[in-house]
Amino acid sequence: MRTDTIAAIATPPGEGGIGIVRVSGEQAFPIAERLFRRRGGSKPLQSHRAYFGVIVDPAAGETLDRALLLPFRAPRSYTGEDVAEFHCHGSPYLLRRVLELVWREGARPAEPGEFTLRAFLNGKLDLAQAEAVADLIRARSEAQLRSALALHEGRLSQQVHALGDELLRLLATVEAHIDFSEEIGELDPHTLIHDLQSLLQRLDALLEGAQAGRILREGARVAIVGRPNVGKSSLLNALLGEERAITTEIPGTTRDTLEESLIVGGVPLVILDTAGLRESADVVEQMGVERARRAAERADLILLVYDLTAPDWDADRALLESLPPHTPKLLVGNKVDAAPKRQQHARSVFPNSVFISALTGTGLDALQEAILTALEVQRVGEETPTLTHQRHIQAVAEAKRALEQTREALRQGYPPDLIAVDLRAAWLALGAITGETADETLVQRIFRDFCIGK
Ligand SMILES: Nc1nc2c(ncn2[C@@H]2O[C@H](COP(=O)(O)OP(=O)(O)O)[C@@H](O)[C@H]2O)c(=O)[nH]1
Ligand SMILES: [Mg+2]
Repeated sequence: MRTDTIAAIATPPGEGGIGIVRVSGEQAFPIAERLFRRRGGSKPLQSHRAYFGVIVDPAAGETLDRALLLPFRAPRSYTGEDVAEFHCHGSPYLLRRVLELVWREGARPAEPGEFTLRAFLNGKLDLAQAEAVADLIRARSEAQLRSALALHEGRLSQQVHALGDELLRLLATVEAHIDFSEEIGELDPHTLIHDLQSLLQRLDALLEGAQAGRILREGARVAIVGRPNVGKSSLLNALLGEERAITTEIPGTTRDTLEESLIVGGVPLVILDTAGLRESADVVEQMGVERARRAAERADLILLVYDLTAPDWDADRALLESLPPHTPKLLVGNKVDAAPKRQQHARSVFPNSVFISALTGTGLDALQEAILTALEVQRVGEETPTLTHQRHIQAVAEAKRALEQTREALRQGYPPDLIAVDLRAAWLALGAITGETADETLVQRIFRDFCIGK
């Protein structure tokens, strides 16, 4: 366990009403005593109080700022160590000066996420809750905020703990049969299989909302594809409510994939406008087409746009068939303003079409609704899914695989030591979520994504 003292500016760069320098570690209080002059300064600092005073450079005898000092005594602090927070005026220059003073007095620069890492190492929060801290900071929508809070409050962790306890109980039973099979008789596979079934059901219930959960957190990637000139770029602009992509009547204008974020019904979307999909002799356009295909492959949802004023049903059908088969798709008949009568025929070719005009805005609300439905996130308001991180989803899926293997091994009548191996694998997989069974590399990778000062 590291006990050196770390310090960083905890507020974002730039001018602000206040700026905070955070110090954590054994030297936090002594450093604060040396740098902060307050009334009644001969009495020791009390935890969880706000002191008003001045920050001074003791070497130069110079006053830097009138500020607040908030001391938090271990273990009742964010990191679980002694923490001192200097709440200064929000000048980047001033904060830098204060930070350098703190360093000079014996702290060292904190690494990204190091305050939260220490909180994790001191048992103030588990790994999933630490990840939720980063989610909270990055939340840009109601749904993201709500799922980050639920994760931070430990909703997933509690379920993982309950499942882990149950797994350990089963493991103990199985292991008893390895060591004392003579005393306690043969392992009864039926009870064990029964217990496994109920565990598997609980894992399935978690996985059910996982896709929607991941999309809520990361944002859904929605690729707009279609032949040239059908109005893909116009649709992007219409969804954004501004001119972001260049639109022209000349086919092949969009040659690269354009990415724009927006929030629809509380759900963050990343919309990708792509080059028109067609055979082209132009090398640059060919590259654009290639990128469009790749964008479609990585998308959570594909909007296939076709042109009601200039239909080419065979080409559009062929295009539809060339798209990744397992990705959900929406068929969008555009330019309904210029060819309203074609809707009927279009419906006979592509029955589930949404008809819009990217020019006038007709049908855009219905399209947004259809997008949320296709992504299966339309019920965001009611309940937030528990699994929102790809890492957690993978861990649960891995635990599920291991339990299915355990069940199979039991059915085959394998000996208890082999059963125990599979059960243990499931427990290890689940424990990585909360960090109980996470190795150092994983922990490091997670905290590397944090910002400095958090
Ligand atoms: N009448 C009409 N014209 C449209 C509509 N959407 C796009 N256009 C026109 O169709 C042409 C091609 O649009 P663009 O967005 O560049 O198509 P892209 O090649 O698929 O990106 C432009 O001249 C647009 O003004 C629409 O809803 N109605
Ligand atoms: Mg375009």
